[in-house]
Amino acid sequence: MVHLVVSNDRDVALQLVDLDRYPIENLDQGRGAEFLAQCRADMESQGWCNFADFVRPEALDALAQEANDLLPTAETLTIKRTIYQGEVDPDAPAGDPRRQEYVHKAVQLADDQIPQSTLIQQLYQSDLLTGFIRRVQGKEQLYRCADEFQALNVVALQPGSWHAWHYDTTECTMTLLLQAAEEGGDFAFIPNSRTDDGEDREAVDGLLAGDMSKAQTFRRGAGAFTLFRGGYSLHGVTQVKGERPRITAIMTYSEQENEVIADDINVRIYGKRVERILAARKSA
Ligand SMILES: O=C(O)CCC(=O)C(=O)O
Ligand SMILES: [Fe+2]
Repeated sequence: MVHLVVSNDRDVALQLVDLDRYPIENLDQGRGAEFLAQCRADMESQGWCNFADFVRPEALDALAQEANDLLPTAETLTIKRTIYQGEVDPDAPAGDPRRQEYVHKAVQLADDQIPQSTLIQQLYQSDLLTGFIRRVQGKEQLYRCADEFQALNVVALQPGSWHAWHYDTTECTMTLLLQAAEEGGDFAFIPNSRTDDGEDREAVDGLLAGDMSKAQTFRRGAGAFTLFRGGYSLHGVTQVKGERPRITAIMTYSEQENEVIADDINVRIYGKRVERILAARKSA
């Protein structure tokens, strides 16, 4: 059992993040300002940032242990959706991705299943961390997603599983890899494959047909913290191989305060458990 005691007196990010390497505590001066400028430049030029070993080794051990302890309480979800997350649209033109449903299986903890006392919730709820992410993206405002199910998730892909290609329902996503697959389980994405004006259908259709040449992928060990525009970049995870599951924490953000996700999308992702919660609330 790994124990890591964090104090309530200081922002949890200060206690978990490797501040020597990632000086997020002061982004206005010196090393921190240089680091931020580099992140902004990376975001601008490539549409993503990846921070290897973002949390200190003992923090990573504790976070991974905590996730492994909680996951037996999670459900195995069979997630069926189009890449845009909605239902299949039979009226869409032939060859349109709206006509195609993709399926994957994941053992997944929704936000309401991750206690407030956990290190991962405390890290997600760190104002320092949210501020850092906001500034890397150059936003005036950025809030943690207020959706009771989607805000923070822990997703385990068992050996044999993958994460089907999709766009997220929120613009920006951060993922913290808590436990890497022995083999496979690569995060792959097409940075900014769609904009508010349209979509790079050639690249998207290529990836959906199994052509990875326009997709980016990079080596990520446990502890890697990756920022990408998940709502605008088609992405997924390749099949996990080996013995152990690949476990990620997914942190979502929004420029709107109190953003929640439509009930039908949450039911599509989280299935019967959430359907029951929502139905009970309506009949109450
Ligand atoms: O596990 C990952 O690296 C990505 C997961 C993902 O895309 C999601 O949960 O929306
Ligand atoms: Fe995603």
